[in-house]
Amino acid sequence: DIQTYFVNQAFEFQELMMMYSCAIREMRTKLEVLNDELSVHHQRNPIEFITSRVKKPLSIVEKLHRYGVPVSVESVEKNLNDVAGVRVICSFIDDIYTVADMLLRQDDITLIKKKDYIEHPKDNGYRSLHLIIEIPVFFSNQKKNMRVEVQIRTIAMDFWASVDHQLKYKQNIEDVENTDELSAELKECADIIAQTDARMQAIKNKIYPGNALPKTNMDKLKKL
Ligand code: 0O2
Repeated sequence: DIQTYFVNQAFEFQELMMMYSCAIREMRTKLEVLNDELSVHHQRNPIEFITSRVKKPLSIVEKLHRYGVPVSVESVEKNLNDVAGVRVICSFIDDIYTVADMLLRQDDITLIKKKDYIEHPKDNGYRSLHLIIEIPVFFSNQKKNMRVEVQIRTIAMDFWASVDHQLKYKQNIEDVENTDELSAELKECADIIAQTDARMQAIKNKIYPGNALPKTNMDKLKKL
């Protein structure tokens, strides 16, 4: 009957969300391990910070509607790639690709889809590297491959995206006057930010030419 169906669906949904949050923990650990190791070897943290979230039920239902697929627990797993989301904020553009390569070289990771919105920015100016990845998560009686969307971007790209997100979601931008002008202005900001990222990268290249390792403490010690 309907009550049993409701309780079963609610339980299955709760269980699936728990699995996505475990997948996020696994992915965060992988990224933290890489960052710790690189910081010991290169004495510099390529990752500034990591954020993560499990998509909210309302956003899940909205996206299922948008895709024109059934609204059910099975459909979430089958059709959505970004229920588990991890965002990695790097200092420089080359750090983004270093982190992505290191992650994708791990043999328990499967790349499902890659969208390079840095090489090919969206029309509105959005930039980020998106990786849809599958990782195994070990539960009490099963090993389950879980999908996680990893968005990797610079601090500057993140600044733009969060302002853009606030304008889009917190306010109904259609109600604001001169929407086209605002969009053009935002796009211009995105392009200026991209130029700044490129200049910061050029500065970094001068400090560490040929991606050379920064001087180690041993070198400094020898000079004492
Ligand atoms: P939220 O609130 O971040 O969860 P896919 O099924 O993955 O192929 P999708 O999800 O449309 O299709 O792919 P896309 O565009 O690669 O990734 C969508 C996510 O990227 C968004 O999630 C945002 O997090 C981010 N994103 C994409 N475009 C923009 C943009 O123009 N501005 C900003 N600020 N973020 C963007 P959600 O679900 O839309 O939102």
